[in-house]
Amino acid sequence: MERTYLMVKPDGVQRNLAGEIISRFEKKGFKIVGLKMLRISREMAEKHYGEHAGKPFFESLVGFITSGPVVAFVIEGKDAVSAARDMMGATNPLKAAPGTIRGAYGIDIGRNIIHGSDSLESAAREISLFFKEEELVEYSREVDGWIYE
Ligand code: DAT
Ligand code: MG
Repeated sequence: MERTYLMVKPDGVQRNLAGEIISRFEKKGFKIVGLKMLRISREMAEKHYGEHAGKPFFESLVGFITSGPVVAFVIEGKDAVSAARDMMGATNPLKAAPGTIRGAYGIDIGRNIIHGSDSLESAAREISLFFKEEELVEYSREVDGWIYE
């Protein structure tokens, strides 16, 4: 089982989409093992998006992600990293398939509603950047027998 880091960005929170987005991952069958609302500091944003430092959109990306509260959560399940990326859709919402989160709710690339880790390595790094060990919860679910064969 994998864990991945997901985050409803400030536009998703402002547009009252946080519940809808979390709900998609719940309904899919993934287990939520961490969940909180926070306001990202500039330092955290620069760390989180470190791979994009120096790119032309970096400053506006950091400005945007720190512009309002986000809802951060961690899901656990089979192939969680790539499955969550597929559920999010392409980075540019106009190019994202209609059934995906970005495809369903977004238009501009700089307002694409959700973040999700792009690899197991980024997932581990991002989870530890945003969550303390004691904020992640381990529990079993009866329903897992109806989700996994
Ligand atoms: P993703 O969020 O799909 O992992 P990414 O890691 O390449 O995409 O970029 C991080 C965020 O930066 C992305 O969600 C939106 C913004 N972004 C990426 N490419 C951009 C571009 N060409 N112009 C403006 N914003 C961009
Ligand atoms: Mg990325």
